[in-house]
Amino acid sequence: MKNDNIFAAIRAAFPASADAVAIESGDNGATYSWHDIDTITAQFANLLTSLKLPAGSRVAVQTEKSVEALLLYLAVLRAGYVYLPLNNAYQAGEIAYFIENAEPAVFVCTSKTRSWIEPIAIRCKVAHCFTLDDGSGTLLDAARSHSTEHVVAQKSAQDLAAILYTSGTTGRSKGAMLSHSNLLSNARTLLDYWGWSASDVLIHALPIFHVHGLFVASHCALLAGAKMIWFAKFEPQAVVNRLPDATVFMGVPTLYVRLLAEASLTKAQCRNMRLFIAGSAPLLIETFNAFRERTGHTILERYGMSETVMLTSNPYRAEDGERRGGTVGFALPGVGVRVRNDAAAECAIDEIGGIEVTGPNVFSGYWQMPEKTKEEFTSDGWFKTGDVGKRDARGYFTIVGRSKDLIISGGYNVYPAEIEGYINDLPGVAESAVIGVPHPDFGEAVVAVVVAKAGNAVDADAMIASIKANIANFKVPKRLFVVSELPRNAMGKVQKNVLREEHKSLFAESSKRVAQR
Ligand code: MLC
Ligand code: AMP
Repeated sequence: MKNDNIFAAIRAAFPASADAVAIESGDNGATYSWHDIDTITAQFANLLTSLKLPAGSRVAVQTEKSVEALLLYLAVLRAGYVYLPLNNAYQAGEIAYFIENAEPAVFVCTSKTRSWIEPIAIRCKVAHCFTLDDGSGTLLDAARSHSTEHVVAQKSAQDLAAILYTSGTTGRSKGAMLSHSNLLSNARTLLDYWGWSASDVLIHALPIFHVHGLFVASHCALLAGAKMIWFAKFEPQAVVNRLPDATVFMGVPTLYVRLLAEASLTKAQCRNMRLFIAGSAPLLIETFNAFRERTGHTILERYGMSETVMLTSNPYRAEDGERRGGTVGFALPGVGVRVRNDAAAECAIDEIGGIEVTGPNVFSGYWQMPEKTKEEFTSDGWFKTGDVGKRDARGYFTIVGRSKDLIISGGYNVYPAEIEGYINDLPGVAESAVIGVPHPDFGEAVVAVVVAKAGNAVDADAMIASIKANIANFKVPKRLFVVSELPRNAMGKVQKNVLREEHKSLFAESSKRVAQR
């Protein structure tokens, strides 16, 4: 019987030489063969199976990045459960929300975070809590006694493989439900479109709790039978040092900005590279040009989302066209992408409208939020991305903005309404507006503008410290201004565009410093 479990496809793609290195740690040189991937995921999967979890159970994971953490992801697929990755910057309030919403049966944290996560997990009736650190932890201890043989769980194409929480357009985070076939169909498309082969070597320096690092990067390498050089954290100099041993690199634009700040990034250093891919946030044309000038490589920019995995890509092969900076390329083979205006009519060439998508890659809906799911799909079943853009006569898409109030900082999404909620709850605050302004390193930086209640004095630094104690660090405003009132239009709506204009040069000085480096 055909098994649509994506792990079955990954396992089938393992090279015949099982002892070849599949993953090498860029941090300490430790190596993992294809055989190791098979046996360690089998042990993890057997451990999960022994817990006798109900079908479809979620396994929530908030750990540091490590090879074992990737193997845990693969093992959850292998055992047929649903993987739920969480950004390791999330703090207690954020974690409590995800646990309450997703009701995982298993939570894997680190030995450092266990003291505060376990009480939340127990309160929320999570049946099993384990720790996983780099090469140690209760999960590894428990898995060691299990067999290294495991039959990959039978799954159908539509069965859930993962839930990725994303802010979306309104309200609190929503869990985008991705099936085995959403993930596999997209990975197979990318494998072909980007010309992957077993002789590739990927430098993997992205976090593995988002689409980019977890699915796009890892799936391509694994399904190609290609080796990965695995970095727990992105350190630009360490990456530059390993470029001669690699052929492919993937990063959010901030990673490219930081690579360019390294004088050691040269054409010679990139001599064996065949492809640099960027995505998750807009790649500035200045970065695109500077990278080409310095390395001789034209970055391939692509566009995707948690709900859809990858949607569009600039071409890899010259015969498919040139890679055009400032665009996100063509709709991927098999993916329908259209642009529609406010009258729900398809836009003309170069006319700006809302980007909508359909295809085997598009998620089935938000976890236990049928109403929200309905709102995000058109009556004819296309998913509304919330991105605003256009298509040119040759079929290249360009993203020009977002209809959703969202800030993308260093590739992480920050939802202003969530931050405003925290700020408005602080003592003495009447109201606030959170905006994104240009930032030379992060692309956009989070900035807050706050109005105090009459008769109250509020302190910007104290407020920032208080926010920092409660939410993930990347969401914390880099600057906070206290003002007497917020600009409003005739309807009384806060004019965030006015605030963005007012603060657009806030980080221009640091921009000059980056340029001078
Ligand atoms: C870290 N900091 C950030 C930040 N990352 N601030 C704003 N935005 C960010 N993205 C801040 C921390 O709050 C901290 O501040 C300080 O920087 C140091 O933290 P760090 O963790 O040591 O930072 P660093 O390692 O330098 O991380 C920067 C980064 C990281 C760019 C390497 O943000 C990153 O890995 N980004 C990639 C995100 C990603 O993979 N996105 C894919 C989404 S998938 P303080 O004040 O506390 O010291 C998707 C779909 C698609 O969008 O199409 O791919
Ligand atoms: P996420 O919800 O984290 O998956 O983020 C998805 C969002 O990232 C998309 O809706 C876009 O707004 C943005 N995004 C992804 N890739 C690109 C890109 N190449 N250029 C501009 N924005 C992008």
